[in-house]
Amino acid sequence: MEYGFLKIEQLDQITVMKVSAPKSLNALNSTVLKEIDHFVSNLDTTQTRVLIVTGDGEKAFVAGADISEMAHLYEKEGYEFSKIGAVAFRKLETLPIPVIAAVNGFALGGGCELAMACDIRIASNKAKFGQPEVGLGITPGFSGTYRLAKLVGQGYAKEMIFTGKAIRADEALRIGLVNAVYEPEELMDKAIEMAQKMIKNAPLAIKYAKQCINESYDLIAEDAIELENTNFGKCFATEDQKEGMAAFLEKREAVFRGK
Ligand code: CO8
Repeated sequence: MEYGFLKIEQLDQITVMKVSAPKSLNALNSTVLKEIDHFVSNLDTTQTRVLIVTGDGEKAFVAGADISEMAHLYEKEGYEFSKIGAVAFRKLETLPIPVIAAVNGFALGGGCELAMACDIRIASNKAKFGQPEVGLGITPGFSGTYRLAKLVGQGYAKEMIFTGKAIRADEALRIGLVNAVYEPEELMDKAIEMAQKMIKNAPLAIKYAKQCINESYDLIAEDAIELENTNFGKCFATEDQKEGMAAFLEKREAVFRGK
């Protein structure tokens, strides 16, 4: 499908999804959100081993949900708009492959929420993160209250959300919202380098590990540990486990096939 607001690039087994709405600093209107949903729903994760999410241009990752579209909504439409983004972002979060956000500029409101639905965030030193919604008279609506508190703790999440302040990349690094900060021109290369390291490993093992990490937060300890035991066991039903261990014992590099 041709997208109006997404640019998709394929680099071998890495797919790059670039949000591209230049007139509004890549703001998320309902069409952009539906395109993200469609793209994620149809991504062939047997061919794509890592997805990188970024924003088009040098200034913004995504400057939030589209304020001009939201300005005229009432309660029911507000709920529905929130739901469109939340559903799309949840699909992104639960993809069976790693998703890296390469945050190249403003990641505000829905933009910060998009980055947080990715597994890992790396940022340019020009990036700024924030949840400024209360200054517009609304709450975060694409699961920001849930994911920000999960990532940085309730205290800092509440400070960011209640004050609406934007933080720089170095502060985002300090609080654990991003894993690393780079010069803007290095950012994509660093994202690709990280993706390539992941691609060398067994895809099913990554998928099972991701599921454990994602789901364990919402489970009691016994269930989280049981899920890990189950997924660990499942690995032994894969060819990749046989190959990975044989390669180690034969002192050669493993060739994983995702089977
Ligand atoms: N929505 C619509 N248009 C936007 C947005 C946005 N979020 N952000 C920027 N734009 C537009 C501007 O209106 C401007 O358009 P124009 O050229 O036609 O005037 C253009 O992009 C360039 O922006 P600026 O001139 O403002 O650029 P600056 O460099 O001066 O400032 C900022 C950059 C600081 C990023 C500034 O644009 C800004 O503050 N933007 C809004 C940030 C924001 O508040 N984001 C949160 C939005 S709310 C949200 O995301 C809620 C998510 C959950 C929704 C739940 C649904 C119910």
